[in-house]
Amino acid sequence: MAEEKIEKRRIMLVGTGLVGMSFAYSMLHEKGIDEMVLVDVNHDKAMGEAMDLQDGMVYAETKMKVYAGSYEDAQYCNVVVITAGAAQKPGQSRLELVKINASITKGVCEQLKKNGFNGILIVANNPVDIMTYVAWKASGLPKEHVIGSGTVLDTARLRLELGNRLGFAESNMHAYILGEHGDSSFVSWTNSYIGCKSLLEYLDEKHISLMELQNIYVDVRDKAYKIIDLKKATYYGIGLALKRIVSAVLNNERCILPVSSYQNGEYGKTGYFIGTPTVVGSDGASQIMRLPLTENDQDRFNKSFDTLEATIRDNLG
Ligand code: 6V0
Repeated sequence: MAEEKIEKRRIMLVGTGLVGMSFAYSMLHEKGIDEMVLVDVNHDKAMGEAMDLQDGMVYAETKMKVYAGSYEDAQYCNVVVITAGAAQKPGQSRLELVKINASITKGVCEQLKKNGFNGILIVANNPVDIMTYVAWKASGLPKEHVIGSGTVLDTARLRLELGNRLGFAESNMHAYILGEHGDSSFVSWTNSYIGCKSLLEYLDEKHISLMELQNIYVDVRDKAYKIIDLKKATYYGIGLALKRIVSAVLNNERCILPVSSYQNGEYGKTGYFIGTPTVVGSDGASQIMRLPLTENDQDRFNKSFDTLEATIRDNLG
């Protein structure tokens, strides 16, 4: 990133709906950001949201300028987060949103490109792995500079559930949901740890059945459907997951997050984006961590990747 941009840190949010505003609200507690620009096809909505957030600034832990802007502001931004688009309705899968959201994502990214955006682009609209690919193509940015929220939210759900059921702090549950942010995701249990102890060894010692892990995975995978049935949308969890990714970029944390990153063959596949443990810092998604997968898990990864590839081929040509 250019030095003058680092001196004044600006972020842009495109899409001031439930997910976008949960993210924007959580950013009021993030130190070191000078400006947050809100953009929405409904400019009045962006203006109203900006005014509402400004009121909270008096009591927030940090100071930043929040305003409704336009794509022209993108040239001065370090990070743009896209949460624009249609959300799942009860019973609808994420993949069913592909056509409508691809057209929105493409339009947004063409505007970013036209206005000289040259920072890190973070994509959250669904189906997020495919939208990340669409955003990469339309934005003209290097592939490392385009990051999907991937399975960062799913992984948070997994760590929480594992911690609760096994009786440990979720911060000590080192396990990732991998693959599509959606129904074909999976957990590599052989690469899962409690602190630095193998999760499978622990279960063996405690005589806990492996079926318990499958139950945990199914509960985690279906949690979004349950929340949508109950309250029509999910947004607080993803809002904070997006804050986690943006902080990693702005603070050059180089932390490992299961974002949707461009595959260069680390898991045997190339050409598209999918959730894999990735180093995230100011240079974007700089390195994918290769985990040794069992044959079964490799099959699951291949199926998940192939599902995304086929959805892109069938719907987006
Ligand atoms: P929402 O509350 O309907 O908000 C969408 C916003 O996008 C609205 O304010 C629209 O006006 C705006 N918008 C629509 N088209 C455009 C456009 N062309 N340009 C600019 N703004 C536009 O939806 P919600 O916030 O609930 O969901 C947003 C997206 O996030 C959906 O695709 C969800 O499926 C997705 N989610 C992703 C998650 C993840 O883990 N990645 C989790 C939850 C939801």
